[in-house]
Amino acid sequence: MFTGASNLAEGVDKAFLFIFIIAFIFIIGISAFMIWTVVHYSRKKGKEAKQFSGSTKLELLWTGIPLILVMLMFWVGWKGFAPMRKVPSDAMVITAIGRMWEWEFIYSDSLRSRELVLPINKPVKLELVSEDVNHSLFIPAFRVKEDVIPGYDNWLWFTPNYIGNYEILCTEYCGLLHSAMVANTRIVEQEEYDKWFEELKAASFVPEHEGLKLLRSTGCLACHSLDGSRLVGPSFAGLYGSQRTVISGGSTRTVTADEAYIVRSVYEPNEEIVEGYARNLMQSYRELLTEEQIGIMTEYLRKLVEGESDQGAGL
Ligand code: HEC
Ligand SMILES: [Cu+2]
Repeated sequence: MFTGASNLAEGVDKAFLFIFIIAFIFIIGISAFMIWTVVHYSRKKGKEAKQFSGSTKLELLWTGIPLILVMLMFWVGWKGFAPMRKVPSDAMVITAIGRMWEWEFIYSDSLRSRELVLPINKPVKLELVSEDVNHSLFIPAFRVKEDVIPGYDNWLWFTPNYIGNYEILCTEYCGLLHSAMVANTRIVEQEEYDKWFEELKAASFVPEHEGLKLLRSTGCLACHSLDGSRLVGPSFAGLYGSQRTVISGGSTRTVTADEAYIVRSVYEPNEEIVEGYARNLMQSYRELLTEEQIGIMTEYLRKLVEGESDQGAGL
């Protein structure tokens, strides 16, 4: 009957079902009573309307019954909620980062993954960090949901108890691609988890270009692909050194995508708009990135074009 995939699901489902049943009884009861009064008290010939004022018995009833019902709802809800705030001391701690518009899971300093892979029956605590705006991490199958707020240390925990793949969503509107801010959580047996973790370690020893790391950690790759496909913005593939047609101050002109152009694009993204794209989608990174950092990114974009980089987007 309760089909959630974590230890916390039953408490949530019970509270939901309890409130649902009470609401259902009330909607049927109130509708039936309403129909009955309409028929029973409809205007008839020779009937005089009577005046009433006050009925202590009725008032006690309609105060007492709802009071008892909402206190019961509170109690059932509290029983489901209290365990959510008590993390077992042996819980595995993973940092979940939300940024426009992707999730990233940090297992330890250098071990990062786009997929949340977890061993079955092991409690896990997710520490929630936002790098930009408000997000909210929601895993419906586990019945867990918590806001991800910049500068605020939110967290949630659960013990997954069924093998499988479950969707992770963002449930706080966070801009254009909010609805695409999804990730996968994969619950596996302990041995499979250990194997995956070793692979993650091995992969992270392949040195990654600093520029690629920066592009990834600043969130540029949510809007710019590395493989030529069109996302919100133009792809970075083949960008460096190419001729760009841009619209600037109402006139169209052609510019070369050199270092200076890339710095301008990052600091003043709405001054020169690439033909075929909308303005005001990309915001200025003047406060967030130094020219030196953009230089490192540009270095990577140059390698991308010159084919020196065989490192794709990786994990
Ligand atoms: C919200 C989506 C979004 C994000 C995030 C974003 N951009 Fe953009 N970017 C765009 C769009 C849309 C355009 C095209 C319109 C324009 O020129 O402003 C663009 C244009 C550019 C251009 C010019 C590209 C060309 O083909 O000529 C560069 C370079 C660029 N962005 C770099 C970056 C870098 C570096 C970052 C991360 C620091 C970044 N962008 C983050 C949406 C984004
Ligand atoms: Cu979001």
